[in-house]
Amino acid sequence: MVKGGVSEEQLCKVLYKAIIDGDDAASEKAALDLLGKGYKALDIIKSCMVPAMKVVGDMFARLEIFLPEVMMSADAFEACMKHLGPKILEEERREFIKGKVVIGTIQGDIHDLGKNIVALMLKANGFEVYDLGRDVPVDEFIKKAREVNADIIAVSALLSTSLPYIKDLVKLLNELGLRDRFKLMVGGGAVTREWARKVGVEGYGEDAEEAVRVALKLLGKK
Ligand code: B12
Repeated sequence: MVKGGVSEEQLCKVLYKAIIDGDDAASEKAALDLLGKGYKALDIIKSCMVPAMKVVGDMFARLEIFLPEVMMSADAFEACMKHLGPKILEEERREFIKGKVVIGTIQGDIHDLGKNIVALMLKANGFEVYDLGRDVPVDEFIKKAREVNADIIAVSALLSTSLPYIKDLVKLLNELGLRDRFKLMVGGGAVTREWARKVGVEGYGEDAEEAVRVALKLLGKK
């Protein structure tokens, strides 16, 4: 408990609730207050914000809320990331470049909050990151990876309907004779470790921290 003020735990609950409620201003304030109390940016995201988005997703699945409400929560999440993103880069900063990663959300899928955090964490850990954004066609990943001579192609997928495009990516890399040139890594709610292995993708990360560990491991294997 912080003397004379609100505890970190209470503030985390305030942030959690504000994200579920889609309240930008309250979310931003709580995130800033937590930063002010010395909480690490990544811990704020992991402990207070990601669990809130999980609840939002569950409510959406149960039809208790609809798309506009999910969008408001996503906006509140992003409002916090404006402050937390630069902090992650400061807090986790490792200066030397370990490798190049081309990252994006797969074709048909516009979810990017998680992909953005993964990109930030990779950057913070010394990777050179080329972020192609969201709804990225398979051939764009390959084009960019060739252009920058990437080590890893990292793909985010939250929509099951877009999973066939990841299979297409593996297939196209094989057809072009490039499968050994780039390591592949996937993550996001639509994919699992088992699915990745089954379709011939060597890297899977459950969250942004695992993404960094896996990227380092993949680099070691190059
Ligand atoms: C926010 C959200 C939205 C927002 C997205 C805003 C944005 N800018 O991203 C909006 C409102 C736009 C949206 C739209 C839709 N959504 Co939506 N959405 C969500 C929600 C609630 C949260 C996702 C999120 O941002 N979580 C927080 C982030 C930080 O976590 P994360 O993405 O999981 O990322 C972490 C890890 O997965 C991992 N990771 C992520 N990417 C990568 C990549 C790599 C390489 C690695 C290693 C790791 C990794 O690390 C991240 C950080 O720790 C989820 C529910 C859920 N449980 O996921 C539904 C959800 C993903 N949406 C869903 C659906 C159905 C839709 C719509 C089709 C709804 C509609 N009828 O229109 C549209 C899709 C539009 C499209 N073409 O993409 C479904 C998907 C079901 C499925 N399996 O296919 C979900 C699961 C909701 C549900 N329970 O039904 N959505």
